[in-house]
Amino acid sequence: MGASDFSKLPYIGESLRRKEDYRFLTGAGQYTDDVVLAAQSHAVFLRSPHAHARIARVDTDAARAAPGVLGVFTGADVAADKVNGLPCGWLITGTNGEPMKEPPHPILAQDKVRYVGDHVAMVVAQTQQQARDAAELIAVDYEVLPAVVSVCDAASGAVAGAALHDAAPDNNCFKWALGDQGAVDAAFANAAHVTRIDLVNNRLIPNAIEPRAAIANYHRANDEYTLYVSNQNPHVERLLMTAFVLGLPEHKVRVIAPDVGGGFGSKIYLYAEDVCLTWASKKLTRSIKWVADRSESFLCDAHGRDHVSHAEMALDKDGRFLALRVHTDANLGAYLSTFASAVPTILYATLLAGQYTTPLIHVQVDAWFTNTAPVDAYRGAGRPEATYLLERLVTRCAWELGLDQDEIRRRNFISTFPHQTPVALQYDTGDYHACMAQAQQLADVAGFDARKAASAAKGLLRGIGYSSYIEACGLAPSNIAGALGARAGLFECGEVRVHPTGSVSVFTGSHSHGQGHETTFAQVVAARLGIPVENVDIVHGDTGRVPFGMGTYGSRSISVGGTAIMKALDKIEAKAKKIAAHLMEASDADIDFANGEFSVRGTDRKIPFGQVALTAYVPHNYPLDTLEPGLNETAFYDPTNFTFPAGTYICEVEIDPATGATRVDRFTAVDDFGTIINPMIVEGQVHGGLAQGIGQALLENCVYDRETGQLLSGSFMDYAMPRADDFPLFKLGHVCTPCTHNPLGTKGCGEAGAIGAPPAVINAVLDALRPLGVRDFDMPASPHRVWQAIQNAKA
Ligand code: MCN
Repeated sequence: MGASDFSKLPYIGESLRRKEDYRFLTGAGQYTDDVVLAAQSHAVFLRSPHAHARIARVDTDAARAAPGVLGVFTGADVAADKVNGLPCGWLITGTNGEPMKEPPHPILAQDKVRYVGDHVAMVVAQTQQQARDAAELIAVDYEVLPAVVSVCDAASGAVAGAALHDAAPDNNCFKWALGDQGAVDAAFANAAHVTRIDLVNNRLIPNAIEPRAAIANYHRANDEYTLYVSNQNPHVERLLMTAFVLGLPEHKVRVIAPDVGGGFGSKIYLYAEDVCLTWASKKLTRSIKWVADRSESFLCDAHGRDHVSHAEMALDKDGRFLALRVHTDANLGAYLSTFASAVPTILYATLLAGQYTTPLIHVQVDAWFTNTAPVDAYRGAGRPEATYLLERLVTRCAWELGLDQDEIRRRNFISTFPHQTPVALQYDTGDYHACMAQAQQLADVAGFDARKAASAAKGLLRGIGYSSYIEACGLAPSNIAGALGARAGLFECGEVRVHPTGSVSVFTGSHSHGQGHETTFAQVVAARLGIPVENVDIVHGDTGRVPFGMGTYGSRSISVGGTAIMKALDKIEAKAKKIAAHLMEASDADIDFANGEFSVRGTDRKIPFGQVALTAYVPHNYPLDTLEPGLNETAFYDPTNFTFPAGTYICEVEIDPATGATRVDRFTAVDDFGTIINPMIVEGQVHGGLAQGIGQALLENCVYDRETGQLLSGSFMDYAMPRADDFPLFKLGHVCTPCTHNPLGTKGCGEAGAIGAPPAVINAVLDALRPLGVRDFDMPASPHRVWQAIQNAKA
């Protein structure tokens, strides 16, 4: 079935209410902390108070003797048991041909701590309070070392004595590049105009509603483990933990990610806590639970972004882009988190063509270790950084050439597809002009001048900002990614189990932690089989029930996970047609299947899907000599390309120059997600993404003390999360160019808002401040920073 036929089926494009909401809204969800096992004990981690220190001595005697304590574990115990460090899932090879530096990432610190919050010891006790009290009795002698915190300091080697790892004495992990530098330099030499920009992409802290949590249990009877964990990809967690860290056979470990209260990337990774609990559950023959408190989440969840970049665009006299040159320093934090190395490289540099025909691009990325929490993928992962850089630069090009923000974009938009960019990706479809036109109409751009005058009459500044983003979702295909350093496959698995009564259970390797898969995946299956959506149950998040899975990240689930299910449904349909042919005494080549009925072409003979299902399990009248009973099929799908959602966002801000207070007054987002399965869920995804993108632009900022490496924004009092009243009502629009290489025609929608919004907001802020002479501005646009920029311009 092709994408255009698929989009016409019932349920597709219907805003069905989310099946899962009943349990979430009535408090019946089952999150990891809701899992209570017999005789469970509680773990507390003693964490480093220093950003960088040598551990001279750890004395656990008093803690071991404290009431209720069952065990105290340190780096020495980990080393004695030969537990390996945490692996990194993507190998980057530098421009010098050398592999990236992969220093050990122990699950409990050995010899040294490298960021505030690094894991020093784990205390397990009967109660959480007892574990907390005992952790305070652990005496650690630290020899404090100089800390390097900012990526600029790491790159310049400004802090003497701050080498984090022996394997990387200059703190550099890799220097990597993409593109033809010679051709780019030549284009710059002949350009009519060059626009330059320096940018900081501020570090963010993910802040899912549910903090990370895990409970590990060891079953002595069969030497098996069960780990419940708040995680986005349980099979990947199991694979990494068994094969790389603990050296266990995979079948001995079951990983269950039950209801998960948001992840936004931060729960993709294998974390030290998960491994510590699993490992120690056998040593103590007890189930052990750990639930992060919010302070731990701030300190120890993988952070996002943190790039410092210089970019230059070469243009001809008409404002057409000739070449783009980028240099980025990326902060990796203290250790390589699971996919950290892919974020500032493969997921960033390849997106720098954006929606434009720029024929030549060269990007150099230098990645640095610093004494901060590890940095990894956070909603968008590399693509927000690329979009922010490009869309800020493009708007600046427009202003320098005296063009409007929309005009320079239109002049450079790609308009024929497929389009091969100079940075590896080939876009299959899109209509960037249509997105721009619809966004301008919805945003009432024509009325901007009048609104600006009305703001001015109140003593306020008003600005308008554009961003035309593109992203690449559903990382693919495995063989090319493997050649680029991926140490994992990028396929997805789906199993469709038709029950005798005709209801269906679907086992998917995707994981839903807020995205509504239980509804949208059921819509896909119900549409395809012509059965009521209530008859479809979606099962996910359990290595004991789902055959295999790569989980949810990179807005891949409907396009990759959904397609795996479609492939399994192809097999179901093919087998069911054989059964139907037998029942109707026809050739299976003459059987059609539509609207839940099998019919013999050219006749009025037909039977419903349910009758075929029953026959498969009660095979009395059945071709047993040629066909197995049962109706249960599994498929793996490895995509041939990414999907390329794209859109144009237009933001209008109003600024009070006396205080710097900045208000997003209007925000319009027009996206192309190909075929949309459930418009309401997609709108929710866009709203969430916009909240995160606007949050980054206006409010959120992770700040470490530059000398001591203490996290200064370590609570909601210091780290400004956006709230509903920070946003206007969003105006959303859609353009649909179906993806050409999956049968659903879908493109991912889960990250778009977080990718497209930040440059739209900051371009609007700069548009408002330009008349005052403000030329540069870095996120977030907090009142103080805006006010300061105005004062600096005045001075
Ligand atoms: N969908 C659709 N039609 C489309 C595209 C998607 O109906 N054309 C539906 C899908 O069926 C799915 C939802 O929209 O129900 C999101 O689909 P998709 O874009 O495939 O993204 P994923 O399901 O793979 O979700 C991952 C994405 C990412 S990468 C982050 S980060 C993120 C996000 O989703 N984290 C989230 N949204 C989140 N939402 C919540 N509530 N919590 C998170 O942690």
